[in-house]
Amino acid sequence: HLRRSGSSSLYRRIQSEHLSFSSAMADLKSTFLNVYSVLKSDLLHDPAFEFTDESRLWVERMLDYNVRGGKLNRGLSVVDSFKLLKEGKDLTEQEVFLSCALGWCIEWLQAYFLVLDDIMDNSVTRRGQPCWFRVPQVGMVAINDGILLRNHIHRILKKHFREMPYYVDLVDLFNEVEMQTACGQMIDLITTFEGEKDLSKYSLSIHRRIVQYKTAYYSFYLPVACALLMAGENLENHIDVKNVLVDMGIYFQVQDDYLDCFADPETLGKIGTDIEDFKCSWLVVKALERCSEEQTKILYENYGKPDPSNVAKVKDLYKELDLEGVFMEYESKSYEKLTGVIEAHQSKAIQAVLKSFLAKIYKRQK
Ligand code: DMA
Ligand code: MG
Ligand code: MG
Ligand code: MG
Repeated sequence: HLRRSGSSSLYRRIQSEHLSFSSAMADLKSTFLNVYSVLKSDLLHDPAFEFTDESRLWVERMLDYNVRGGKLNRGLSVVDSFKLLKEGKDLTEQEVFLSCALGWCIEWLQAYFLVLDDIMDNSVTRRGQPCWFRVPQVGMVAINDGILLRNHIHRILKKHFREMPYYVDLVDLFNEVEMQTACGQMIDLITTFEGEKDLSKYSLSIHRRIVQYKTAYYSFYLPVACALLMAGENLENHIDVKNVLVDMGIYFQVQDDYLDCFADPETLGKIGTDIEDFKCSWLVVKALERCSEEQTKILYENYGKPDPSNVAKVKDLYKELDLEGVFMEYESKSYEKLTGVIEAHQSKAIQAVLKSFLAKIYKRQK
């Protein structure tokens, strides 16, 4: 009887801790969303521009459509990481607000890149709705909206961080990472037409270079770097952290390439276009490694064409080559490797930051 009551009280405790954990998560998300409303309202009343009702409505609709609708992983992880770096000490109200605001700056950066990426990749849907440029009346105004989103980041930083000792480092960090991402996008795009659609130039090392720059820095390094700056750290002392995060970002983009072809668009929120766009995707690189002569011919004849029948042939070939299995193998290998590197890090707090990142993306379906 004693043992039973003992274990049931333990059970109750675990259950209540679990509940308070998930309600803390829900809390964090709602706090995060409240900060979005504050930032949006700042921008809609920015004295740098004399808004009319019409222009204010346009910006509001554009922000709600492009900034708010994602998984918010990158943004929320600034707050998570900062908490872990404080090692259990409660955050002040100001720290909560500022870490959320920095998280939103990353979401703004992401929205800016995605609005333009969808135009360049000729995509159809994003986050379960038409890409912004496909919305009637938007069209190529989306290009300027992208530029506006980019400018908002620096308005937010200036308004809320100007007085902070790390302000200059923050501005520099955002500029640096934006530059890297834009260069990644450039090589992603130019490799698709350099030398007129020639698959023989695609390799794992070219793929790595593309995804390191276009994805890893802004999606993985940037959130942690923001948290480190808020915690008063000098980023030059954390090159090892950057290296792990870049590797994690590469793994993340391999997942993105895999999901582009194999995920259900309904779940993913976007319809893949990599095959049509002749992208140097991880899948095509792996296919080239494994193709027989005959299969190589099929790939060359069908890759990079807009016709659904060509796309279907490429997908059939991927299945024949068991790229699903190859990916699953890659996924578990990457997980083991990253875990090993993380566990070798001298700081437990940083280990916790990195592990929470990895846990969020391992075996993701969207
Ligand atoms: C996205 O690469 C990179 C940036 C910087 C937006 P992608 O085109 O594979 O992304 P998605 O699959 O989301 O369009
Ligand atoms: Mg794209
Ligand atoms: Mg792209
Ligand atoms: Mg993609």
